[in-house]
Amino acid sequence: TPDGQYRELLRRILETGSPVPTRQGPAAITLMQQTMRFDLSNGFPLITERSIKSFWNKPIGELCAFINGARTLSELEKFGCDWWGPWGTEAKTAKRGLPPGDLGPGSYGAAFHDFSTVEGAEGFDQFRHLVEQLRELPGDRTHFVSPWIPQYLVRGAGKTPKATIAPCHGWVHVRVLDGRLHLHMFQRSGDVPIGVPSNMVQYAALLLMLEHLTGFEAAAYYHTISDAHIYEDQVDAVRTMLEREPRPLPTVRLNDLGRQVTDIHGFRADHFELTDYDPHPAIRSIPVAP
Ligand code: UFP
Repeated sequence: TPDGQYRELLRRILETGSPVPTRQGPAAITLMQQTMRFDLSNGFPLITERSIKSFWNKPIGELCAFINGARTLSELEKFGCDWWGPWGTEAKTAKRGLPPGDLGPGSYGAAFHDFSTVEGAEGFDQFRHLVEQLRELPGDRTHFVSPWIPQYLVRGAGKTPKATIAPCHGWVHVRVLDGRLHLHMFQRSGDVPIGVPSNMVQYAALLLMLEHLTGFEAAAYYHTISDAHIYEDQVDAVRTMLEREPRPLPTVRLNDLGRQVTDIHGFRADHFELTDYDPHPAIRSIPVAP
């Protein structure tokens, strides 16, 4: 059946959100604590309100890069992520005391793959341990990943954050219930027209990776956005999406290459295949906050 959760989220923000100033410039119409729930038997959460077919799997490549610890522009490019340039400029990195192209020890890649430890020992690989723990103790409620290393992210007078962007997404809680996998992703800050559709794809794909590696069937993907917003200059595009009727979600599966992967670090964007995607037309030129 068609899924209208994404458009209803856009509508709620537009109708009941509060416009607030942002450091990016344009005001953002903001609503707290919004959750979408996707039963995977009803399709994969790839939005249909506008087509994102031309780049649908790029966000998966980005998550694969982060899982593997990529934190520089050149490492990200190896996973097909060529859009991180603006965050790795010399102007941005120098301010943080980082070499050019380095997103820093507070970036996603560093947190996921080399999480700083109190003992100062070698960094902690969160996703390797997530998979090991899921296999060994599937009944636990402690299958959790965090992108947030606070000492590198604190801002204010006299403070120098050691990341060129503070993580927006990536707090992941996985649960096995009745032998089936549930994945809840918490997002601190979500640009719902532009950023969130990619974030939905990345973490729903993570659920498929975990299904493959653990043998537990994927049941549902939950996506909570704590600060859910629409920038004021995106409102026209949002109104266009709201005029479009809900459509069924497509199917995403691992392909033959993907099914040969035996380690969470081995997945790549081209290990996923998309079928039955029948979205409304793409909308060019939705503004992205700088
Ligand atoms: N943003 C997303 N998803 C992402 C990403 C960024 O929605 O994957 F990298 C948006 C959220 C917000 C901005 O509009 O980028 C980050 O700003 P801030 O750090 O002030 O929350």
